[in-house]
Amino acid sequence: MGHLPQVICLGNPLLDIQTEVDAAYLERYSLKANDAILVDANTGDKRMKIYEEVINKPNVHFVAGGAAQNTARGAAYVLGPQKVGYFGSVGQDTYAEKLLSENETAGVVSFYQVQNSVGTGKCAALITDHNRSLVTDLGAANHFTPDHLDAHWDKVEAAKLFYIGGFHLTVSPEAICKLGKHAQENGKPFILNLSAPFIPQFFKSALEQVLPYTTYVIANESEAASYAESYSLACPKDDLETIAKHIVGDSSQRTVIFTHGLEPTVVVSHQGTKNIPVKAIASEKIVDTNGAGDAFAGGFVGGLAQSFDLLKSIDLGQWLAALSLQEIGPSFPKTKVQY
Ligand code: 26A
Repeated sequence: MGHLPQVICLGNPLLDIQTEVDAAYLERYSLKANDAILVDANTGDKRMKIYEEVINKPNVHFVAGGAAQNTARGAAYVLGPQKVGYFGSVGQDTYAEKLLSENETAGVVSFYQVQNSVGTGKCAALITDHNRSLVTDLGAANHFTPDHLDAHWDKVEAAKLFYIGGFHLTVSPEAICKLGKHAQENGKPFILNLSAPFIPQFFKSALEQVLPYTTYVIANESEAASYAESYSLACPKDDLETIAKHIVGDSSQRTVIFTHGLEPTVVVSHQGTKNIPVKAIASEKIVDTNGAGDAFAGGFVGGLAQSFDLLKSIDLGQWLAALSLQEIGPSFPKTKVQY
């Protein structure tokens, strides 16, 4: 079974519609400069207008997105073709075709569940300086069902590690738990990214269902702060070590990795805490920050899949994040750069 992927990722496939906006535009829709939110097409949310407005801008870019799908392409960038598989749900439209072809180009094997009456999800990526505000209409991604995993269980069994976008906690905690249970029973690494502050805040019980299966939890400082708030932790919201210890709990298997922009990455497990400096790139080399965290996760996962140790996997993550920061959106260089 040499050609089944080693890494399986699960998430929400989205097409990113990316453009630069000004602060007034963000304010008009009460958006923060750096955040990720959901809009609901069915409730007459006025923020649905953003998509039309962005599509009609002269400087718009259509790029493959979806946080875990970005990570899958990142892992494939370091592992090579056919080593990474991705599960998610799409519609039958040009957006899905674009995502499928981007995955193919990246070497990711797509195991899409296809909906015939809902369009592929989209994310307006609104850039101001080095910030990105992500406004998502999940569309078909919201209709992923666990039975799609059953239909591809041979891939699940063949995989040696799993990566889950925390964003998927809003869609199918059941599907995540299904993979988690398999990973746990077979001693395979199970990696969860918290993805956005609203996940620990509003999807706490789904998160609690999934956390027991995790062997690695990846998050950034704002997701850590939101977690601390959600659990009413007494520590300051930027005390990343204490927050990470809470997530590790009494597990001897779990490692928590908090990225913190240019500040050192904080790594906590029952073995202790490490602070790992990042290799900053010059500010003027940054094109945009959309997908940088996903790229970090992609390098990290790609490292683990090659049996690199923890620190080397984190280093690979930081290296890949630096490459993605220099591309438009959650993308990687067209020509392969060697680590
Ligand atoms: C459920 N939500 C809100 C989302 C997302 C999402 N991916 C999955 N689910 N909201 C934004 N993204 C993706 O995050 C990437 C940057 O980290 C965007 O598509 C973007 O590519």
